[in-house]
Amino acid sequence: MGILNITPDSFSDGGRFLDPAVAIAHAADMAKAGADILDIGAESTRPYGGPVPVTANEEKARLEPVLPAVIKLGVPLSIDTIKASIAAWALDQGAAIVNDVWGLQRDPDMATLVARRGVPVIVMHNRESADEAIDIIADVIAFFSRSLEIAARAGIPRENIVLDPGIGFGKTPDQSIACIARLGEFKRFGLPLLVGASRKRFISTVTPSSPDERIGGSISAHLLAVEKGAAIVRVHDVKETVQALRVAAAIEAAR
Ligand code: HH2
Repeated sequence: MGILNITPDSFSDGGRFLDPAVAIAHAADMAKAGADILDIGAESTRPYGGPVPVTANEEKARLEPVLPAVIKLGVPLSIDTIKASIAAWALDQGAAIVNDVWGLQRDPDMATLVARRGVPVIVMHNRESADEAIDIIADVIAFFSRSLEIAARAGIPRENIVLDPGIGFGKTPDQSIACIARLGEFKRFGLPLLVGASRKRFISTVTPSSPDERIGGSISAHLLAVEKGAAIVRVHDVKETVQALRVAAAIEAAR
């Protein structure tokens, strides 16, 4: 899954793709580099700065000049939003997946929308703030259980749900690392798992680095995530990640 942030303030690439032509060209590059899904977002979740909320109008105004052109690339598009109204608009335009970083637990209309449209949804774990004293794996499992109850009540079929532990969201760096190390524990739900470790801060606690110096760390995290059962990885650096995953798969196949 390739990341397309049309935001002035995303933590690693804020402002780079605000120009619609540049954003569309970047999406085309990621498709060519082998992305199977593109994930478009117009409100930064800013896992490390505290979100600067945008109104639905502003979010839609950022998406409007870009999203229809990205749909035309023919790669399934997921819409990264916590607002049901924005998700509905993006699905109307042809988006195929909803990516909710509050796991159906923020906007009360999100679960009904996803159920009605019959689309897949990414349910991501989140917390208002990190607490180093908690057992993060138990917290993620309890959160997924709540989200799955909400989904079931709304009528979302289980096979349309992907679970994501939300690397960097309401977690200390050590807790983010634990979520990847113990990814297998989230397999108990029998659902596909997504991991988004791209350029995130926990990498710099292991090897001090600015976001765009974290490509090696991101690839390492995603390779291990796939080995531990991730079906999807959400990345900024599609070309490098596809190469790493294909080489790993070739080595595995030759065992
Ligand atoms: N991470 C970010 C945003 N959306 N969605 C899912 N499902 N999983 C993630 O780990 C995830 C996500 C944060 O990364 P980024 O998009 O680069 O930054 P920002 O939210 O600041 O735009």
